[in-house]
Amino acid sequence: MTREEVNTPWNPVHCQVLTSNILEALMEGRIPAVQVEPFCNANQMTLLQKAISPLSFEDYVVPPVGRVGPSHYEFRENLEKYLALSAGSKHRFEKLWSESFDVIAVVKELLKEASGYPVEVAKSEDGHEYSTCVIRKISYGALPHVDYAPYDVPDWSVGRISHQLSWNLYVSTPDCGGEIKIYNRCWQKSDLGYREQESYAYSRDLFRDCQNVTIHVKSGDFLLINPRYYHEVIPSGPGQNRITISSFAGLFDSSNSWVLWA
Ligand SMILES: O=C(O)CCC(=O)C(=O)O
Ligand SMILES: [Fe+2]
Repeated sequence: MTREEVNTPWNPVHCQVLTSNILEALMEGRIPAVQVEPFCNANQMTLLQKAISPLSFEDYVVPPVGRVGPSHYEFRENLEKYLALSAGSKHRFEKLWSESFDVIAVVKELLKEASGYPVEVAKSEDGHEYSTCVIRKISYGALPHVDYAPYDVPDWSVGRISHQLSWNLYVSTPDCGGEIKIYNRCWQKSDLGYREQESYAYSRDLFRDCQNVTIHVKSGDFLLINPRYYHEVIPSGPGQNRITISSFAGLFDSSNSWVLWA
C-alpha cells in the first residue's frame, strides 16, 4: 500500500445533486462510489417493482446472473447479435417505463445537469442503437471483476470512450448479503495475467492489500461507480433476490459527450 493510500480515506460520497467535481473525482478514482438520493419516490419504486415482477430472466455467466435485455459483455464477439437483441428489448423497456417512470430519462438528466454535456444512447458506426440498460438478478453474487469497454470491446463504438462509469438502481435488495464491495485498484493491461480461467473474474491476489469499501445497498438506492476499479457483489441470503437496473455511461473527451449502453 502506498503512503497516499494510507493517508487518504476512500469513502463513498452521498449527494442530492450530482456535480462535475463529484463525477471527476469518481472518474479519477479519488472516491469509490457516489450515491445520489433521492433518485425517485417510494410510489415510483413500487410501480417499478410491480412492472418488473412478471418479467422472465435469462441466466448467463457463472455463478448465474439473470438478465432482461442483452449485456454487451456476453455478446462481445458478436456485435450484430447484440444489436438485434437490443432492438428487440427496446419495446419491453419502453412498456416498463410507461407502467412506472422513465429511469433512463432520469439518468440522462442527472449526467447532463452535472456535466453540461449531452447524453445519448450509444450507437454502432452504422447508426443502430445499443441497449439502454439491463435488468439483472444478481442473487448469487458477482465475482471480482472490472468493466472497461476499451479492453472488452475495442472495435465497438464504445471502445473509444475516455472514461467509463456504471450506474445501478437497486429495485429489490436482500435483508442479508447483496453488498457491493469496491477495491482501490484500477485495472491495467498487465492484470490480464491474473484473470481466472474461463471466467470474467480476476484473482484476489491483485487487490488483497488494497483499500476497499463494502456498500450496503437498499431498494431505491442509486449508485454510480467507476467500474475500471475492481468490484464484486456479495451473494444474497438463501432465497432472497437482488434486482437492479443498470448500464454504463461512457464519456468521450474528444466531443465532451456521454453515451449510455448496457
Ligand atoms: O449490482 C451491483 O451492485 C454492481 C454490478 C456491477 O458489476 C456493475 O455495476 O458494474
Ligand atoms: Fe461490474
